[in-house]
Amino acid sequence: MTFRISDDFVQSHNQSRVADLQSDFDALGSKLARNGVDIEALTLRAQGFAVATPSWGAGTGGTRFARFPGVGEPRNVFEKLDDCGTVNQLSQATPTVSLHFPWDKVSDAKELKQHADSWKLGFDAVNSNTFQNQPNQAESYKFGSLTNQSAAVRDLAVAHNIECIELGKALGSKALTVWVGDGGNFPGQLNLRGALERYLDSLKQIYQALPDDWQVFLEHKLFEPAFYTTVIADWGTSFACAQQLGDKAKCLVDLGHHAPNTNIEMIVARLVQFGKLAGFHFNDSKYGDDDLDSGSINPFQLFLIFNELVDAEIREGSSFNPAYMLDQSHNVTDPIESLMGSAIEVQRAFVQASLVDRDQLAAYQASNDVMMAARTLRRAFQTDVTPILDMARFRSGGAIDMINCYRESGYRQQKAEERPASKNASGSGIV
Ligand code: PSV
Ligand code: MN
Repeated sequence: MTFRISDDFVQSHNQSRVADLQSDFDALGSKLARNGVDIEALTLRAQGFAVATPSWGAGTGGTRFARFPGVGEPRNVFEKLDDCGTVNQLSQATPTVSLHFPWDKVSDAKELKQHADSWKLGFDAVNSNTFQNQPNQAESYKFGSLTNQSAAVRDLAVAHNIECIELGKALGSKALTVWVGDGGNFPGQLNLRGALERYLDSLKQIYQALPDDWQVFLEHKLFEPAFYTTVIADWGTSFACAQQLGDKAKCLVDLGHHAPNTNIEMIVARLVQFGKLAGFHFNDSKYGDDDLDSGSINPFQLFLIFNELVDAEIREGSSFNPAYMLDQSHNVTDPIESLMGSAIEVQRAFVQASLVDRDQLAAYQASNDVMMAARTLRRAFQTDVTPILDMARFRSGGAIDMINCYRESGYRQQKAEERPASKNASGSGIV
């Protein structure tokens, strides 16, 4: 039996903190009540919030220069689930995991499902990987996968995606996320239109293999690994492809996959308006696809994205249900701490956006009162909703002070003993 933090430990850790939390919660409750906001309703809403953890984020990511693994890193998907289960146990905000194949491929899906059940974890979208060759692979993805000039390579990449759907079906996933690194490094390398035509041909075959209740999420990315042109570089191309493919195809927004200063909340609004928003890979960035912890660089942008999402929820009702997933690379922090912290920062943006007085905002917009409209948004963003987040976690059985609880539990030290470094460790992506 491997070490798990006991729920008793979490509750005893909470004991010394709950009185302070209650008084901060009451103070915020009175303040919000003056503006007609019910803190209890907001806390329930926070408790219902969920974002998936990426299995590949449980290990140290690294860059193309080096990887500096920490101690006790997970060596296989079962151990990754243990870490993701721990993240959910303490944060109570990450009840599902997004798997990546073949990194997470197992021969016995039932065994994996049972392991996930023991943590009360479900599975979100599964991800395919045609950006790396697998050992002994018959064909190479060096010059592209789904868009390769060679039909044999494209067939291999299509077959892998279909296999991902099969693996996902056995685990209870309902979506496949497809990101390809295909593109060119030099002008002239690719016929730009031809590459996209081949992409669509390949995607049509994958689309055909989707079960009725599945979706395919098309993930775009501006550049990298192709440095001159990427086949699915932007949301416009992603949107056009999703339109061509059909209702089950939608566009996934990874926050790190845009040019600097791109107005991502506007992309979100557009995709929502046209029914093509699949969901998110949350992370933060300063320069490129940095894959930093969510909310660590630009929390206002995250809030503005959630402002659009809350608006969409009001307009569209319960049918509006985008997939929320983290996609980060933890290079210098303990991945469990980063994942817990990020989940709560995304939840924070959700709660802050829920605080926006939408009637007031609409009235200021209608009367062109720009200053007051902007202040209405900022007032919600500037409200410190920490007591709501902490209380939501506490009431759901999580830890009020997640990171200290985790550190004091000795989880990582236990794992360092249980998990001596292995040469066969399965991938934690360089993302
Ligand atoms: C690519 O940069 C990406 O964002 C895709 O989602 C991949 O599946 C993931 O990172 C892991 O490499
Ligand atoms: Mn991503």
